[in-house]
Amino acid sequence: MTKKQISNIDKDDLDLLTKEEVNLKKPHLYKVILLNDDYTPMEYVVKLLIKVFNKSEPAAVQIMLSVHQQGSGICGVYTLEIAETKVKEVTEMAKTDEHPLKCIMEKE
Ligand code: TYC
Repeated sequence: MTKKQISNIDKDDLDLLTKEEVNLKKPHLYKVILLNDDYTPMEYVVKLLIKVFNKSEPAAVQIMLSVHQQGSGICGVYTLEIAETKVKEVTEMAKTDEHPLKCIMEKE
């Protein structure tokens, strides 16, 4: 249902519509996750987190250390297209710089 159609509906009628009918659906969100490996330098991961995910240096260090210790870590949560772009940016940057760094996305 379009906004115009909704605006033409009487307020009392609108109250009777379900969320589904007025399409107030929230977009699906995706976690972008960085995976640990034994070869990518810590400093490189921190730089990448600052560049691709707009993290501050202390936040980037924290995420990098968490990935290093836990095996994986969330860099951010985004809508589909943005999450796909972030994964691509990480994958391309790591490939260019010849590091085995891997990045995946997972539906929230
Ligand atoms: N484990 C790597 C090292 O010891 C550092 C690292 C951290 C690599 C996070 C990948 O996503 C990563 N140099």
